[in-house]
Parts: sequence; C-alpha cells; structure tokens
Amino acid sequence: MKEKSTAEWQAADAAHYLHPFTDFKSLAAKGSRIVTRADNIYLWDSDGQKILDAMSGLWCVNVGYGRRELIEAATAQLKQLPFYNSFFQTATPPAIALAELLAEVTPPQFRHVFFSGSGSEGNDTVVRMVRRYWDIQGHPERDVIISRHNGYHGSTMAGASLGGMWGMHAQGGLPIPGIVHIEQPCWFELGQAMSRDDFGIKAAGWLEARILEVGPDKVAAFIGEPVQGAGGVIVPPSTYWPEIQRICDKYGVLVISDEVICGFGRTGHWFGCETFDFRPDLMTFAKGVTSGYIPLGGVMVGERVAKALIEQGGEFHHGYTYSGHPVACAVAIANIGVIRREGLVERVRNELGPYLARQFEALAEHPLVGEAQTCGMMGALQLVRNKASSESFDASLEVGMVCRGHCFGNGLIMRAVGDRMIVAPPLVMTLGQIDEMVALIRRCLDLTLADVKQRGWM
Ligand code: PXG
Repeated sequence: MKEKSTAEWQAADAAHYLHPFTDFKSLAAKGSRIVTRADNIYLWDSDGQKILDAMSGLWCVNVGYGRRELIEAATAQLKQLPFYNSFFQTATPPAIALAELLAEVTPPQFRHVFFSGSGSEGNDTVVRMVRRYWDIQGHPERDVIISRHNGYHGSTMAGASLGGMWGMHAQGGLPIPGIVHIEQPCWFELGQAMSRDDFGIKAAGWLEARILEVGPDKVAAFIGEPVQGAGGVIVPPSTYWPEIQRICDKYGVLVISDEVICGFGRTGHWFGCETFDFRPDLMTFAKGVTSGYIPLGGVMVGERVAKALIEQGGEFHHGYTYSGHPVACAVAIANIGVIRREGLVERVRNELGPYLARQFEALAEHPLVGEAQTCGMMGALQLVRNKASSESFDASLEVGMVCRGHCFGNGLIMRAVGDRMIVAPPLVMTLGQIDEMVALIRRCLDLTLADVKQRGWM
C-alpha cells in the first residue's frame, strides 16, 4: 500500500470512510488516529508513537499481536483452500477440526457449533435458533427473549434489539418484537444500600418478576454476558448467575451466555459461565476465538437444543456465506493451540488476574475513583466527583472522555464508558507490563484530576 503522511491519511479517511459508532462530522473535524503496526501488546501510529493497547484491539487480541503461529496457519490455509462453503452437503477440514476442538474446550453440554462471521451474526443465529427450538417443541408462542439494560449483543437488528443500549434502539425502530429487558446487576448504580451478595439475589429476582409478567408460557430464553463488557465491565455479584440459573430452570427458560468478550480465557476460565458457575444452553462466541486476527463467530449449541434441532427439526433455514470459513477456522485452531500451550487460561486465573486485581485495589485509593472492579484480565474504574458519597459527575461534562484524551496523549489505550474507564488487556502480558499499564493509568488519572479541578468541576 502506498505510504501517506498522517495528514493525508486523515484527509482521505474524512472524505470517504464512515466509521462504526461515530459522529462522522465531529471525527472529520478532529481527524482519526491512524494505527499502522503492532507487536505483542503495543501499537504504533502513523506518527511513530508507541501505544500500550490495554483493550486488546477491541476485547479480542487475547494472544497479543504478531503471533507467528496464527500468521502461518492463515498463510498455509490461503494457499491450500482460501474459501469453500459449508452449504449443500459440503464441509472443509478446518471447519470440522475446529468444531471438534470447540467441543473439547467448552463445557461438557456443548458438542455442536454453528459458525458465523461475527458476534452479532452469532446472536442473530441465537434468536432464530431459540425460536425454532420452541417451535419444534410445539410451543411457537414461547418466543420472548429476556435481556438486560446496558447489555451489549451486537449491532445487527437482532443483536442491537437484544442489547439494552437505548441509543441504539432509538435508531432504526428497535427492538424487534418479542425482546424485553430487565435492569442490569450493577451494584454501584443500583445496589449500594445493600451488600453485593444480597443485591445479586435481588437483581436476579427482576428476571423472575419479568417472566411472571410476560407469562412463563411465553418466555423462550434469557441472554446475558457473564460480565457486561461494552456496558462498562460490570462484574455481577457472585450470587447473581447461580440464582439466574435457578430461576430459568424453574420455568424451563433457556439460558444463553454471550461469551463474545468473556470467552477464551478472559475471565480466568475458558468461558465466563465457568467463572460464574452457571450452565448455559447456548453460548455465543467471536473475538477471542481467533484473537481478532480474522473475523469468526458462532454459537455453541448445548445438547437440549441440538437434540431437538437434529432429531426433529428438519432443515434449519439459516446460514452465512462465511459460516465455517476455512481460513478463519485454521487461525482459530492455531489460536486455541497457543492458549493451551502457553497455559494462558490458568495464567489469568492464578497469576495475572489476581495481580491486576491488587493493582486495581491500589488505584481505588485515587481521589477520582469511586469503585474499582476486575475479573480476570478485565477491569473498570468508576470516576466520581465525591469519593465519600459516590456522587457522580454531571454526565454532560464527559469526564470519561477527558480521561480518555489523556490516555491518548500518553500512549495508552483505555476505553471510556460514560465515566467508567475500562481495560481488557492481552492475556500474554508480563507482570512488568501490568505495572507499566497501571503506572500509565495512574498518570492519566492524575492529569484528569488536575484538569477537572482546573475547570472547577470538583
Ligand atoms: N456480544 C458481545 C458481548 C460483544 O461484546 C458482540 C456481541 C458483537 O460482536 P461483533 O463481532 O458483531 O462486533 C460484542 C461486540 C465496545 C465495543 O465499545 C464492544 C463490542 C463491539 C464494538 C465495540 O466496547 N463488542
């Protein structure tokens, strides 16, 4: 590709490229940061600035950048068979081998997979599959799926409908029919009057209340992320998911775990449902399955649903051109190989996760931080105006964006969700690199504090 200067890239970008989740006009005025290369946990931009990527690309580069094994797997597969589909009584060896491998690394109820190209497509598959399941059971009226406010399940029509982001619903006539929401298990926002454990039970109770309101004979499934990622790394109390499972079992409601972020080691187990001790019937995955090197997603289908689909379902009228793309599947196999050989899941559970948790406990002392939470290799810092009373800043001040601006300027990528600053760094970090990241975070918090005081906001 022809090299351009930063200004030339920015001009061409502003002229032609509509970015996702972006105010196009305001970005064109500011100019994009152009990322040109990466290695391990670092990125470099077109001005040569080195950046520590504490978001793993977008929650996905679990094994870090520049991994030879993944690059070689893609290259070899591109030469051997760059594409063939899985329709019309056909399959390719990488897709079959990955299906077999996923059955090995996922919880025992999962022996089948349906591939998609992304997490959103995976969740569209979930909606169609769940409704098909109840159809086959002779209960087509059981078509309501319950989801949560501030959950994120993608940006397609079904994905955005399942998600509980009201801004997304306001554009394009969403949610689609048959999707309803309950409140999220966010203790900081909704539960501070009680213990975390009591709040977990209370928040799960909102599901039972909604099932009774809709009618248990109408409810098909409940979907949630084990830890809400895009919503701000909201780690639920440990009592929450077991209670959700109990309620779903009581009413025969299917449980769907959206593992697009939590899957493949992020929480310290292969899947978030193992960390939080529940037993989903379906599990959406994407991102970490290939460490983001190439798009791939899918749905793990537990025996309850798989048996019905296979034995009684007839043709399932659903699928994508890239379902089981051989190059993507070859990369996923190499990626899972790296995770296994390097014991990354165990490292997150036993070493990196606990270390990150201790560093975040120390960051919780900072005057701007009202709450610090981590789970495995993900973490959140809630910025507050008054630490003692947990009083928030006025949302219109966009303090999170001020902090993100300092991160940008200091070679650190950290995401701002409102006033919640979040990280989800690669699972291959050394302890020294965690120290380096935390030192950068601390510096950016200090700069934000000075900024906020100077503006008279605190
Ligand atoms: N489910 C979950 C839990 C996700 O986090 C999706 C589904 C959709 O996956 P695709 O591959 O279709 O994007 C996601 C995606 C953010 C951010 O701002 C998070 C995601 C995507 C874009 C931005 O944190 N997660």
